[in-house]
Amino acid sequence: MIRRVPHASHWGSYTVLVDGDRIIGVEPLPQDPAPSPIIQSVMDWAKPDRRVLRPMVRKGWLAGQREGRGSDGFSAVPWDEALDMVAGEITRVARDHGNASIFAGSYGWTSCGRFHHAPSLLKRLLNLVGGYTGHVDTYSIAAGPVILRHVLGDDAACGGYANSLDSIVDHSETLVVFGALSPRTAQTEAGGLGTHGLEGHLRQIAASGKRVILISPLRDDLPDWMPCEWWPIRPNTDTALLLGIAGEILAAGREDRAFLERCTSGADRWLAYLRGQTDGVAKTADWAAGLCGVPAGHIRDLAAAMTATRTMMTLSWSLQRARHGEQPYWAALGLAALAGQIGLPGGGVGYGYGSLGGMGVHLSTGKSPAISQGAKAIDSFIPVARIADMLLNPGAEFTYSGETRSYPDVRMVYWAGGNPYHHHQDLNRLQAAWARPDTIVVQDPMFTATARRADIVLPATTSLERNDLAGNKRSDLVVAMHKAIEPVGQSRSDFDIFNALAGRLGVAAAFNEGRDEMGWLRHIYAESRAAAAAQGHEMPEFDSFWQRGFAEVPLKHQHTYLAKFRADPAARPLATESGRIVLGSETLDRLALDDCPAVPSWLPPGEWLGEAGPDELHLMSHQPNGRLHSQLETAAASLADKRAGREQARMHPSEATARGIADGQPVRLWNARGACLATATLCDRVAPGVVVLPTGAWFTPQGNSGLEIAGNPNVLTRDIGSSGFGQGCSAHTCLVRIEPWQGKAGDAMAIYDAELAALTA
Ligand SMILES: Nc1nc2c(c(=O)[nH]1)N[C@H]1C(S)=C(S)[C@@H](COP(=O)(O)OP(=O)(O)OC[C@H]3O[C@@H](n4cnc5c(=O)[nH]c(N)nc54)[C@H](O)[C@@H]3O)O[C@H]1N2
Ligand SMILES: Nc1nc2c(c(=O)[nH]1)N[C@H]1C(S)=C(S)[C@@H](COP(=O)(O)OP(=O)(O)OC[C@H]3O[C@@H](n4cnc5c(=O)[nH]c(N)nc54)[C@H](O)[C@@H]3O)O[C@H]1N2
Ligand SMILES: [Mo]
Repeated sequence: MIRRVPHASHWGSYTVLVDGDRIIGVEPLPQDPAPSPIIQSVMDWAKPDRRVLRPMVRKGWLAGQREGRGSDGFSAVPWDEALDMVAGEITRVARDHGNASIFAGSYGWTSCGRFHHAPSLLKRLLNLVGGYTGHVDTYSIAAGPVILRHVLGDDAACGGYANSLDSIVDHSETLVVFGALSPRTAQTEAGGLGTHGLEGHLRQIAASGKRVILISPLRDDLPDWMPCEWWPIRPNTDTALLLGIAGEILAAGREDRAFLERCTSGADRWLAYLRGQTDGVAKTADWAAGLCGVPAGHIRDLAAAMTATRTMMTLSWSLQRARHGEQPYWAALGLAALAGQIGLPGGGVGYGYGSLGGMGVHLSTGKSPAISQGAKAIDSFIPVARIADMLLNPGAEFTYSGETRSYPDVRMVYWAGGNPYHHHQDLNRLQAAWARPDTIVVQDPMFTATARRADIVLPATTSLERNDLAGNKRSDLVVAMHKAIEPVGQSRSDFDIFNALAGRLGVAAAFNEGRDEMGWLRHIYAESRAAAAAQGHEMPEFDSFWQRGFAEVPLKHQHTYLAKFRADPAARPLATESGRIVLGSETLDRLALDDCPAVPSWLPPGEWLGEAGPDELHLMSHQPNGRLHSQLETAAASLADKRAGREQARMHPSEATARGIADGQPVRLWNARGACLATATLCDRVAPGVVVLPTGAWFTPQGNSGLEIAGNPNVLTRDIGSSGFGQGCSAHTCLVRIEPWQGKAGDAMAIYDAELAALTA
């Protein structure tokens, strides 16, 4: 008998076909018009390869040694002993050093299940025992939301609540895409997705015949069937382009004075900068062309179009994962204001369309399902990407969003549901930082590069091995995630692990509130159902939802961002220093940060093609097509994008020829921070000057900081905050060199597995 089991992952909703305890197939949700091929990969979770099968403790840690992480072998221990050790360390560190010395930011995408959400459960537990040091913002977006909260009053415009894509389809005449609008990234959504809608909207845009301009170093940032003008831009120079367009509008006297006066503050100061009155450099098309590589004629033409046609600008999240990533977001807002397009249907600017599948597609007005983390017990945090800075510099000061704080002295790190040896920049620097804490606990289904470098490894089940709920504010559905198979090895659900720790720490009743797994799912679903009912939207009661597998949530359509504000800014003030859109900031003026000035400004990013050596290329380490980050690296969809067992480094044929690199050849990419191998792919859809190496290959250095052989770009990227204001990650600001690789390297995945087998023998 084949069981049909409703389930979901970050890349969509599906039915798992199970024969006995064996998964034999995966079928997409029938109503999903563009299901992701990655749904097939979940079958790999059932394989024991690379799973953590038992609780493991590093031998050196048991002997009282901090050194040896990553090279020491592990001993298997019974669950009770492992849990005693973890609870003992939480108690010891809190008592001897204070709760701020426990770092439980635990950034990561974990499973899409909103109940067994490992980082949330970890925080819920620690909030009951005195708290922890957490993090703010995400690797995805930090510079962007921090500047938008300051200049717009909130970050809705980069969270999927700017103009909806259906309104762009209907009302925009000119669409300017900075970065991507790509099904590659829109496959996924944090917390799952009912239906994938980006492609449908793109087809409608293509059919509508509106003018579409793609401003990106990669032509495949829009699907190839989508007609567009492709303006390959030098990475990290969008701010110069935006300022050049603004400068031309101003020089032509076509700025919307009335909008600037009614709806913005500090505009005069920004206009003075555009005219060159503050730095002696007028921001013209010619000036911008010299920096960004887009011809001046194009820039003047777009400046004219922006005031003559209803124009929408979309900026991918990628633009702000860069040094000075605040500036393109702010400059685009300034330009949209200058053109008077903000608050009009299909006009203005929005951020992150296509970066995730629900952005601008599904705008839920309900409450998305979530487990409560409880009240924060202490106020201790770092900006998410400052992890290595924190571990290397206890007590040192940092700035964030106008505040000055200091790094805690972290003794214990607990990571559940994230993979910093995937997500962090400059992994060789992270290795040095990672050696500092007394104890590192990692809770994950997989023996990741991070788990290999932990002291205590707790095996979590994958979502297939337990019941859960998927959903988020950008999904059209709440989805039932039924258990499909029994736990692999001795793994336990995240809830069971934290509940057992709560028992040892004396807070079980407060942690579980007397509910078991299904009790919690009913409770969480009931909260979403009640919120929907309050808006007159009926969701089925739990049992019929659970049986059917999904429930529709209330959605908003044809949304025009800031329409009400535009109509009456005095009656609908924004939560900013002036109540209006801030184009010249008094707060930033007072802060006087040298990397985040008081008006949207061009600042050279430090590593970019404008200051590159003749043999350097700009590294674009964008999101992988066939997997989510490091998840399911060895499944078919991920392997399909590898060549000769390694990630592909794509570059323009002219750049390859200049370096003596042939298509399909092994290459070494390097800079002062590190080196990795990849397989070269020649491709004229990549602009000259750029090399593309996706993220997510499992970190496989030869020795602890030697040549990385799988193609993990984070041995090359730079670990520096976007600025002292946003402190976001700067993954997309990075120069590298490339050469043919003549040496032997072996099969990276087989070597990873062999090393793992030796460590856990
Ligand atoms: N160079 C470069 N680096 C980047 C980026 C970039 O553009 N360029 N992008 C950044 C961005 S935007 C992000 S969001 C990060 C992503 O970084 P991460 O979110 O850390 O990456 P994932 O591989 O998704 O890690 C999730 C981990 O959770 C585990 N997991 C899955 N299910 C469960 C579960 O049920 N329970 C538990 N306990 N664990 C589970 C997985 O096995 C995996 O190890 O990477 C960042 N890094
Ligand atoms: N399949 C898949 N989908 C994913 C993910 C995944 O791992 N796999 N990860 C998800 C996550 S966590 C996130 S945060 C989102 C991220 O979503 P994005 O940030 O939108 O994705 P990226 O792939 O980093 O970048 C998109 C494109 O931006 C362009 N770009 C980069 N820098 C610049 C620049 O300076 N200027 C211009 N004009 N263009 C630039 C690059 O050509 C790149 O292809 O993706 C999500 N979607
Ligand atoms: Mo992300």
